[in-house]
Amino acid sequence: MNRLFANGLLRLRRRDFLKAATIATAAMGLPATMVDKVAAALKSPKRPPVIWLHFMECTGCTESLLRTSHPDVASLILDLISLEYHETLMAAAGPQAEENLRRAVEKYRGKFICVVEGGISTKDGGIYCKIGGRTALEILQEVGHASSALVAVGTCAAFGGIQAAAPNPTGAVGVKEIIKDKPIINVPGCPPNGYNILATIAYILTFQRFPELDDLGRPKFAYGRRIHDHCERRAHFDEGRFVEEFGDEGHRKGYCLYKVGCKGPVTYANCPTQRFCDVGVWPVASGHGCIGCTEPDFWDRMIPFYEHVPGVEVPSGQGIVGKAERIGKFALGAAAAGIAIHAAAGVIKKTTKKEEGEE
Ligand code: FSX
Ligand code: SF4
Ligand code: F3S
Repeated sequence: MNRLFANGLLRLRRRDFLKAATIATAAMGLPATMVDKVAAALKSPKRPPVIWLHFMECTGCTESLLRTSHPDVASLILDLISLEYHETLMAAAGPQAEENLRRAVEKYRGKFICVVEGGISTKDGGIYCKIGGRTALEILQEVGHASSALVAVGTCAAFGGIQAAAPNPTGAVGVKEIIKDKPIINVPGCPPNGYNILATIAYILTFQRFPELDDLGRPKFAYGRRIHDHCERRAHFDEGRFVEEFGDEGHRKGYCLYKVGCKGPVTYANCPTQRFCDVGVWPVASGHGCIGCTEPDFWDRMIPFYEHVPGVEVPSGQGIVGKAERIGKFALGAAAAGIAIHAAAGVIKKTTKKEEGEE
């Protein structure tokens, strides 16, 4: 019984449920023949208890999940699990909420999934994030260690996120830096795609194990390929057709956004195929480059957001495939080091322009 969301409040219509099961199956990279197996697992009355914690973040992960519809991904996820504690959604507040958390941990010790949103402050004993008088660090250590597994939802919980950006005044880190002895899946993105959260939970319920993860703990089915490898503007990149500045003719024609800062060549995620907001949109489709939000430290490593990844040879229409593949051999670390140098150069350039009285 889902005690927080009783009375079928969030029940999906059957048609939407099947659509969501189909989408989740596709998102997991499974063939359509698996839809029935996934749907059967999702319909199981045995729902795993989940304790959902919020720490340092903007709550955009939960908010973006709640804003989806047709089918309502949030409703489906909440139907799949038995949500025992969630600060944004629950009615309880104050001491009652704290008591609910304590009871849920005791009742389901060793059996519940702990979902975490937000980074965790570690500096000065973690005093920069406190909930009900306890630090996030203390709460995660207690709840995380009592769980059977953890899902770090969003780039903040996975890698520290925006509050971990240099100079990281609160010592913010992701879950993996705190909990070392439990299985942890990272589902990054700022915010992450709701369907990737759904597919991750659906995978665990269907197969009773974690999906294959990359070396950053992300499900390979969602983060196994670069944005650049399945971007709808890739043909323009290969042919050397670029947006030179926002609003120009190339921008109106939907050319490649590489020169105006797209970090698709060094970012791993399924945004071009999974897309957001039920209307098939994602950053590049709406005319803005990818800023690499699924990667660790992207606030530091992907800047300046509106300048191109340095060190990449730009195709001009000849020898295209070879040049494009060269981008694929860039390690993010190497590219990021280049970006850092580029960032400094960008600041110098802007300062010089200012001194010269230019805009
Ligand atoms: Fe972080 Fe999520 Fe970005 Fe915001 O919960 S991943 S700041 S969208 O809210 O944690
Ligand atoms: Fe798409 Fe960006 Fe790659 Fe261009 S650079 S093809 S816009 S991912
Ligand atoms: Fe993030 Fe880039 Fe996708 S900015 S949402 S990883 S297109």
